[in-house]
Amino acid sequence: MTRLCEQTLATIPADIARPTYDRGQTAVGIVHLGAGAFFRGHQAVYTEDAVAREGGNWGICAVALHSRGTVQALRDQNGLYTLAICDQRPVCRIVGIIKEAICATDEPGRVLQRLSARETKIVTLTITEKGYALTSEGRLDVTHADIQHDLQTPQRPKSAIGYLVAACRLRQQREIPPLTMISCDNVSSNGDKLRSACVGYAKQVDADLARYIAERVNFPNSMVDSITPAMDDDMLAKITSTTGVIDHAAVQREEFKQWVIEDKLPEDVPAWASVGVIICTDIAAYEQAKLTILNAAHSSLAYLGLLAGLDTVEEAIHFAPLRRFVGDMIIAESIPALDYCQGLDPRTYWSQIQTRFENPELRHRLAQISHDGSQKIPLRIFPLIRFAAQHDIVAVRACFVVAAWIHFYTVPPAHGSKPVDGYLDTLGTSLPSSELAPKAHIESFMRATGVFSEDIFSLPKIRKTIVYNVEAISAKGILTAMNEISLHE
Ligand code: CS2
Repeated sequence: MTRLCEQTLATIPADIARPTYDRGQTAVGIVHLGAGAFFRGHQAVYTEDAVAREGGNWGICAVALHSRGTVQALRDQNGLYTLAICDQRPVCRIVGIIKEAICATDEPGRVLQRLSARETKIVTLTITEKGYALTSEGRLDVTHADIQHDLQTPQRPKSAIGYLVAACRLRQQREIPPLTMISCDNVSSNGDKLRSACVGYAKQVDADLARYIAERVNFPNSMVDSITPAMDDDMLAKITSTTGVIDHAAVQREEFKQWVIEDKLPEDVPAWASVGVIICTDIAAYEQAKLTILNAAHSSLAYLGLLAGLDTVEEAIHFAPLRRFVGDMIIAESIPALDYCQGLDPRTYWSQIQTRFENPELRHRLAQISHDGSQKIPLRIFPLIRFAAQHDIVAVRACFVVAAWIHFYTVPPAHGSKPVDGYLDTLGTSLPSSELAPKAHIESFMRATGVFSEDIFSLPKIRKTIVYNVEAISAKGILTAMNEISLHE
């Protein structure tokens, strides 16, 4: 069977949507760092729809910082890929807005050239939580190995921050207008944090460059949402039988999608607002609700579900004890912690999310969500604990989720998914050995991760609750420990 590419596009059944604008005439105006599935299913699609509607040179140069696989696949397919939208009636479309793909490890100079080109006006990023190299207090971790490397070798950066600052320096030197950089990661105040990381890095290099970035570069905050399970063989086979061509860069996602961008955009941007992107002055309400309701529920289902032997989000949300536990946590601990809701009814929002989790067409593995818990738990679960602590209450369910994550990482289930945590794995031997007495082990593990910010870790009640629950999970198993949790409130 043939591969999806410009030449085979005409062989694909006519009812499958494809680019309706002139790809050949659409030049690159956006560089995206992090060419993963989420970007291909979300920001790329919004941009393609905007170009299809109102035109503009907003082709995308997709940059993978490390991995070659997707870049090669996109190159082999002339940038084309299939998006499978999995809802009641799954549909495929071919997306063509990616005009160029680069693996930064192989061609760092080419990435810097693109980032510093006059035609490039916007950089979008999905580099995951850990890509920002932040400390638990939210500042740039200048001791981070990649950051140290980039400070020493600025022409061959490894980190996104290294690339962005190097590009800013080139643009400043060549007097090319500054970029707009839009972080699209599930990080609270992601634009502010990206700005602080870039300015923090530039300060190590040159005070004038740091001032230029702080004053001239635009970092809108943004919130992104669309559930995007990793591709699997079943879905790939369905896509191939629908399109009649092989696609090594295909992605799947649910139909729902949302993108909210802080209203700090220059005039010359894709016609995003005309295709459903919400552009508003204050996005904090959207972002907080997304992180502490949707993402908090996801992470809770992931650790509790995996420890209970479950595989997918759909299975976990249909499993009554888990559904009850997570629902109680959202109602009693997440929703009260929301600062304000800007027209959003949090209970309705939660009930819509449950329906999205129940989507039978999406095979969203809990293992995928469990990755990099050390980066996700502080953003998704700690705000619940922090809010309750301010009212002298212990958010017991949130603490239980933290305990489940610690248990999952330190005593992985004998069968099934093993923990993947890039950051914790680098700590390796500096994490305490599990031969210490359990209580001491758990406490020193918490301390050694550097993940627990002082405002949480210094409160004995919270520490005790987490430790108590890790021990309970070890001794009684996840379900008994979870059922007994209400007795200790
Ligand atoms: C998930 C998110 O993998 C995860 O951690 O919680 O990727 C989630 O699916 C998206 O944020 C939904 O927009």
